[in-house]
Amino acid sequence: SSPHLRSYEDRAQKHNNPAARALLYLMAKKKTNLSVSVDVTRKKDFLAIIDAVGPYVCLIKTHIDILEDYDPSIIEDLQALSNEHEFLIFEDRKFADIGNTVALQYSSGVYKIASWAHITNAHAVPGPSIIAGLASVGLPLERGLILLAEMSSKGALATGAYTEDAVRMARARRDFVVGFIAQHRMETIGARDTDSVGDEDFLILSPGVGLDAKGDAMGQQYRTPAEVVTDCGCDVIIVGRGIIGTGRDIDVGEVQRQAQRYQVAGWEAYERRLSR
Ligand code: BMP
Repeated sequence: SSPHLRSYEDRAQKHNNPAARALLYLMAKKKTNLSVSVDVTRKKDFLAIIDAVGPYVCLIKTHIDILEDYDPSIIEDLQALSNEHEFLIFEDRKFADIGNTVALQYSSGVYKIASWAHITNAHAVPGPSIIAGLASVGLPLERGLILLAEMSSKGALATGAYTEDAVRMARARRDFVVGFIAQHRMETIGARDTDSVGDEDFLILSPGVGLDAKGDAMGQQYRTPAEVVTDCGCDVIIVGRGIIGTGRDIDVGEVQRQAQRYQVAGWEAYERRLSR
């Protein structure tokens, strides 16, 4: 049956990618399908938010390049929090170049993403070579890759045939590609042209989740955890401003309350989906 009708626990036991297995295992253990997107520019806020939301999340999503006071010690602090609170780390890097270039961007430079991010993501636009390039670095480190099959923003071009081709690319590399950034499940896509669909288990990670706002002034579009998880069968809800707020000053107590609220909403939506 489609992965979204099975429990996270059952899926954890059967998944063959170590990063996906660890994520599904943590989701079941901590009863959370929440990923918080920590989109802040100061190290102090970044670490305070992660410490506050850590107990409620399975995955922390980073944009490491927006930190203004980045230094390598941030990664050590992030890893310590990841061990303490038990969450995985997803660097939302959205690689989009030829294989040779992305292998260098993933392994090297200032951030050395592959050395600390359990999961990262890539656009499908360069074709299969982008997966080959990233896999050459990530597979030996037991990492997982997410492909962007759809986007949450208004007017996104990743639709129709593009989305279908992204799914085909992922199916050809199920050792490394563990899921999609998408708004729906992808199993029904192109199901006729492969017989591997039956046992495939792609995680659907969905950004554009909010309980209060419907969107922002720059084309973001929000759906509720119930719409995303119960109705559309997605596995992980990614929440940024719904939890961390939109102001410059961070209220850590409020951030923690919101994280708990989204954890509960996401988990209830998952339990409802399984009981349907
Ligand atoms: P927010 O919940 O504050 O709108 O943040 C959403 C996060 O998810 C941002 O970090 C953004 O880069 C990311 N994202 C998105 O919003 N839509 C997509 O389709 C893909 C994303 O990675």
